[in-house]
Amino acid sequence: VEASIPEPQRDAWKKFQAKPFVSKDDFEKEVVRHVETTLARSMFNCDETAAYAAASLAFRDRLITEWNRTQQRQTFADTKRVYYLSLEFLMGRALDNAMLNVGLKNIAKEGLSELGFRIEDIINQEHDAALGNGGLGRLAACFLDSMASLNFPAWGYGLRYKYGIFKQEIVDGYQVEVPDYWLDFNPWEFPRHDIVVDVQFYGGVRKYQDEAGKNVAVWEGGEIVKATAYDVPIPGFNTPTTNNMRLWSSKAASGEFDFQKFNSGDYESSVADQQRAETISAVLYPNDNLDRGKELRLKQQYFWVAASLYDIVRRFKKSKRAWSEFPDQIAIQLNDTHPTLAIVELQRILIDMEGLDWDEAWTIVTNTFGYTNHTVLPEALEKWSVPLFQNLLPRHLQIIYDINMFFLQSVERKFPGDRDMLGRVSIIEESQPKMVRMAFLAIVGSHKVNGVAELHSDLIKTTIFKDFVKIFGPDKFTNVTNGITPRRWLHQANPRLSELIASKTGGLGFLKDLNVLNELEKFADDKEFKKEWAEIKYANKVRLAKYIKSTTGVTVNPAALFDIQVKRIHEYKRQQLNIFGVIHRYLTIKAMTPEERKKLAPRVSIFGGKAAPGYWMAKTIIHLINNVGAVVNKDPDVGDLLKVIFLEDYNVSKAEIITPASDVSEHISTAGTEASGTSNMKFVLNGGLIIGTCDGANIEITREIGENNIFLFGNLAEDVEDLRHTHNYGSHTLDPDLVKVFDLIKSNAFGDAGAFGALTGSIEDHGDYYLVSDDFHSYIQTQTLVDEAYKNQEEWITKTILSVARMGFFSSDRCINEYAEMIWNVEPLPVGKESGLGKEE
Ligand code: GPK
Repeated sequence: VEASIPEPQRDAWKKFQAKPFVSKDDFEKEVVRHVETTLARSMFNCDETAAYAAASLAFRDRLITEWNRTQQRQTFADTKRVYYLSLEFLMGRALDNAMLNVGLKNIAKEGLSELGFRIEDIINQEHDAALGNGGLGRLAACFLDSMASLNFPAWGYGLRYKYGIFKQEIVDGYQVEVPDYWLDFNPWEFPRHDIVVDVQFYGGVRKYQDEAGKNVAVWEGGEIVKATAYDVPIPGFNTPTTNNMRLWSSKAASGEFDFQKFNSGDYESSVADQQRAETISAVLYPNDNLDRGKELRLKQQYFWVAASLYDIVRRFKKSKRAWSEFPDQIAIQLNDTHPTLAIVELQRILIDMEGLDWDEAWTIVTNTFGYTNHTVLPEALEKWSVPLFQNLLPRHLQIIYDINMFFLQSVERKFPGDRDMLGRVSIIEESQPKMVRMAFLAIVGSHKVNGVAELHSDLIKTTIFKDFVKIFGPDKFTNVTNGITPRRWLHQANPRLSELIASKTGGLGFLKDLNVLNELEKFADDKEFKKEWAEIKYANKVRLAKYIKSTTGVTVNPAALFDIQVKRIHEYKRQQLNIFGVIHRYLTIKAMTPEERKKLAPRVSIFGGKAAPGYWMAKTIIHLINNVGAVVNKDPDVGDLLKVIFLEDYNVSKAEIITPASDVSEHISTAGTEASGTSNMKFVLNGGLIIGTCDGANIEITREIGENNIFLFGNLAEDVEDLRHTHNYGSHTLDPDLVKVFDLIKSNAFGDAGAFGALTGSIEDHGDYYLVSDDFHSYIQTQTLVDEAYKNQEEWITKTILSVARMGFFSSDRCINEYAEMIWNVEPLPVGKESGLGKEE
């Protein structure tokens, strides 16, 4: 059906087309209109929730107007598009970001104030969009911001979970999970009830030869689930480009099948079918760096991949181009192995549905996909059992076997007789049951594979993917060091610092070209500047101190050194090393004379982060931190010298308060385990120093900011394997200071020591896999250096200014430009003068 307005009527249309507001009065008019009509309230019945809703709807209308124009522009230009497939998008709040990106926050602030509201209170009404676990999901969100800000024609594709990552409550020191139902009121999504895709599961495959003698495979039977699209506008910063994030929601196919059941009186089971289908997009799996191999998770993956590919292919087919041009028009990036089925699905569409030859199809597939690896941890590498696959996706399993066969044949030709090699690289692991190795499939089906920091990209080439480098050559493997968006992580989270930087560098240009920060170097010794700089840090610490007081009841001194570790709780990230260090500090303070105590820099140790619900050791670490806090915080010998805080329910909006308030933050993973880390970048960009191991992006941060401006400690990645070997087969004596810490824990100083037996035991008796004891001395020493350095505030401030000045490299804009050039081969679509943007700086 032709849906466009006929040519002669288009003038009338254009005359009445929505025009985005630019003035305060127009904004207020929109807010009042939405309160009175959309929300059916009045000025006598308008609380902060209603004001939030109305302000968001006003901005949403504005975004959707630009969204429409952007989509039209991109369709007409018909240039290559990027599709970023990610099972997680950890977006956080949208209103503040929208106001800042379109440059109308000041107008909104004044407008809301005239209507009787404080903008901060309104912003705080919003529920985080928390469709992700941690770094991987937040990276995807930063990428969307950068792709829009750089005017790339790019879409994100994900799942519209009804429940995002759980909310964490701390009850008696333990983590308790509470469901995060976030869709009560979400003005940022547009349901597209007209965009619905059928997704098939189960059934069987019928094979036959057609009249021309061609082998045909038909996947038939099974069940159909419907995928409905929900679109979320992604505004670029200071550009009209507004891209799309499309999230899929599952629903039962209410076709004849249901009707039959219904009519035959089987009402209950037809409702049950509905519920079962809706389960697919119901909940985000709460594991970070861990694969559990659950059937529902595989269902989620295929559901999302099938709907997204159908959508992408449908859009391509409208252009009437030859299939061979597919990779010239489309780049698909796989965010980890979660969307790897897309490779198989595209091959299936091309050979089974579109009738292409295998080879022709496979060339298209491999030229289309790129794969990003985010971890080397063995427990995080996805594997699916063959029987499970066979049942759920029988045709896909056949195609995987064929991909594997052709791949192994090519390996055999290159390395004749090397049977070990064939076993090692096979996509099918010959275990009981057999398993599909998703990372290997992703490598074979992509034209580029990248790691997320230099060390990590080197490690994947020399360890887990070593054989594949031999097979495909080194050029297939590359590095794109992660980045973060300076819009959210500087401008939005730290408005005063952003303003100060703008005042010294000629406006907000640095937010689009972060290397402009370099100009700050000349102020590193400027007295006036340093004073303002320090005042801003102090104000951010006061803000966090108030937050700590209101949420935990503990009073902390904003003049103390704020030492922060916020991230998912994981043994490899070593929050246990941090808390053992805190206990060591406690012992040291207790043993000091009052005179000695006076010389010590007061410190606040702040922790935050969620443990996966089934990860006992991580939950034990949270418990220990809370119990240590309960003892230390009320010990009169200690007073202000040490406070230990665990912040409940760490998430993106809380990170925006926490990140600007650090003096030091901790990034202390066992060397070689943290692929990149991204909060390390956020903290340094906000004028905090870091204490870290030689791991992930810490290494490149050091290279950029200079080794005098970072506190590095601990063993190197290259030595980890030998150390582990010694623990297991040699003599393993613990660090004597760590032994004292363990003795204190065992004396029940922090509650029943039985609760922490598994934690201390993993280090004492079970090989200390994460090298806590090996790194303990170096860690404690380095913390002493931090204490000393902090006493010299003049030098400290200079270090932080120099560091910020040198952080330009870590913008996700740099990162996206590298993907675009090295992997996607796409170019931005420049925007003309049709912008209706606000002109705020
Ligand atoms: C990596 F494998 C995974 C995962 O399941 N979840 C996740 O958040 C992280 N990651 C890495 O742990 C970080 O080092 C990295 O910075 C981040 O992905 C983004 O690349």
